[in-house]
Amino acid sequence: MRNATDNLDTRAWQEMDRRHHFHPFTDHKSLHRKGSCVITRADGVYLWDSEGRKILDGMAGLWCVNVGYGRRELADAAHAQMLRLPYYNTFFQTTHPPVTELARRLSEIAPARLNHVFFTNSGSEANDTVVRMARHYWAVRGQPERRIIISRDNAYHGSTMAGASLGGMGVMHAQGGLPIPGIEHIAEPYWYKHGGTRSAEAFGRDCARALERKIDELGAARVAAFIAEPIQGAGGVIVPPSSYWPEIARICREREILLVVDEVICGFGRTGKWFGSDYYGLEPDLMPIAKGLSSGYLPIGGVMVANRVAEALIGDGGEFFHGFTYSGHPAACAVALENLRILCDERLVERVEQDIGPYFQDRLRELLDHPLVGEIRGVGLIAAIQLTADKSTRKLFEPVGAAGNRCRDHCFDNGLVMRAVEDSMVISPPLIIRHAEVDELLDKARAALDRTAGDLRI
Ligand code: PXG
Repeated sequence: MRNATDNLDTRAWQEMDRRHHFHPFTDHKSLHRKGSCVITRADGVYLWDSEGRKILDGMAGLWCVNVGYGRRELADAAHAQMLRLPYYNTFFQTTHPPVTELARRLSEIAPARLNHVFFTNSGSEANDTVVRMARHYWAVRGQPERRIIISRDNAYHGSTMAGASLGGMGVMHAQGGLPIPGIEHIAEPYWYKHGGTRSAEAFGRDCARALERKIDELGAARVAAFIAEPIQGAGGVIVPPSSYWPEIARICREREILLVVDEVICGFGRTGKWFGSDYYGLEPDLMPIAKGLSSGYLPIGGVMVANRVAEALIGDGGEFFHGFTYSGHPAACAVALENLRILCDERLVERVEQDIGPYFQDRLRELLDHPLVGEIRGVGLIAAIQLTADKSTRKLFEPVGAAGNRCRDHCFDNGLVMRAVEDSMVISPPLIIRHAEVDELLDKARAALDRTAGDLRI
């Protein structure tokens, strides 16, 4: 089937885009000078632009197209569901088959104690739900003064008012008067940047203990929850030292605050386990999910809720005045169910753990011989190449991003999407990526690093 705009050419699309489209996270003046790149189709791990150029998508869209592009089964699932029941709400004592089936299925897949799901349309809405639900939970438990949520610098939890407030991105807070009240931040466990002369393990423990200090400073009786990504994604794929998570889990347990593990990026196989929580052995009280839940084919997210929280909310909570028109949208649920079937039937999560993940990580570490590469971080199919101005002192570039943005542009010119977060090149390809495609990704990454080093005369 053709779209009304299929017969336009690149310049016409760019012109319409320039005139009418406000893009997310974009400096429009600089975009308008260049013109947008128009992506017209995709298959497997590849994208094609309107000039017919083939591009290897090393980011799985925005960390989400886990089963790869061009999955007819997912389109068929949406099509069939739209014909049968395109929409109905779940507000007023009604439900429908795809939403109940998806909730049951997620309870099977998630860590043991998480057996309820509140559905949203995105990760941001999931994290807004977290703030409201955590505060409501403590009110129901008779401790309404427990309202503060502790998060981390450089975290990303979305772009709504609560999501951006939970996030630790200074540039986001600076626009629009954020964070909202009752959100506090502690340091991130980014050893390469902040570790100084400490060992990674000692640094990881110190970062975790910052949570303890913050809780004690605020008073545990005022703290509702701590939220963190298992591995920070948008912040630059920050893999915490192995000392970090056990210490955080201990502190949350001892201080009796809720542990919220944001699985929006790490969930659905990215680390080689179903969830980052499985990888690190965590027992979240609340677990936001999105992205890989539907492989991005339709928007859907949610918050998985641990039994003790669910029991309090169901038993004593009364009505929770929260929800979205499209919570548990039938077509999105049908697509998510089919996506989970594909992940299971094709054993894609096991494949990341046992085969393609280790291959990808080993091949990436070959780049450590490159003069620009200070560190390779990663697990499964999520990784970062940390660029450095001096390997021996872990010196970062000035201005920040000087090397990363060049490297990103060289990648793109050479047919590879690899994003720059400051001077970390971040990669998270579809889970179906083949060995030969990993090889191609690595060849292109090395060529881009060489060109970047040439530009910077390193
Ligand atoms: N939590 C995490 C951990 C995320 O990575 C969200 C919540 C918000 O999800 P929604 O669906 O509302 O976008 C995210 C989203 C980037 C980038 O540039 C990352 C995200 C979104 C857009 C861009 O790396 N992550």
